[in-house]
Amino acid sequence: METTLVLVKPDGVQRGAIGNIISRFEAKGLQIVGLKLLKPARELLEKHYEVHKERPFFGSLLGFMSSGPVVALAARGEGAIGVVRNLVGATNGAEAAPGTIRGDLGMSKSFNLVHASDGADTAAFELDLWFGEGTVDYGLDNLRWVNDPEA
Ligand code: 3AN
Repeated sequence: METTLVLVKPDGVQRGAIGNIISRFEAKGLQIVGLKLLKPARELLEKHYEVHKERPFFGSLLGFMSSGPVVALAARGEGAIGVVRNLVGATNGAEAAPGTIRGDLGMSKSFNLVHASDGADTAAFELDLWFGEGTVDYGLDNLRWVNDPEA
C-alpha cells in the first residue's frame, strides 16, 4: 500500500473543481485518508517547493499557490503514487492527455489544477509536511472489490 499527497491548487478551488477532482480518485478505487481546505503559509510552500527554488518560476509559483485556499488530500492504494500521477497527467494542461485531470480541465503549465507527489521519498516528505498530524486510518469495505487478492 502506498499513500500519496494531492493538492487541489487555488485555480482548481476557484473554478469549482474540488468535487470533480476528488471524485476521480474515489472512482478509481483510491481511499481518501486525509482531507482539508487551508490557506497555506508561505513557509509551508517554500518547504514543499524547495526542489524548485532555483527555477525561474519559483517566485510566481509561490505567489500563485498562496493566492487562495487549496485542498490537501492523502490518497491510499496499491501503487497509489504512480496511479495518481497518471490520473493527474502531464504538467502542461494544453498537452496533457484527455481523460487526465489536467488534460480535461487545464490549458496552462502553471495553473494546472493539482499537485501530486512524484515518488516514494517525496510522498513521505510531503505527507509529513501537510498531514503532520497523521492520516485517518479506517476500513473501507468497497476496497475488497478494487484489488483482486489472488491476482
Ligand atoms: P508536476 O506538477 O507535473 O510534477 P513539476 O514538478 O515539474 O510539475 O513542477 C512543479 C510545479 O511548478 C508545476 N505543477 C507547475 O505548477 C509549476 N511549473 C512547472 N513548470 C513551469 C513553468 N515552465 N512555468 C511556470 N510554472 C511551472
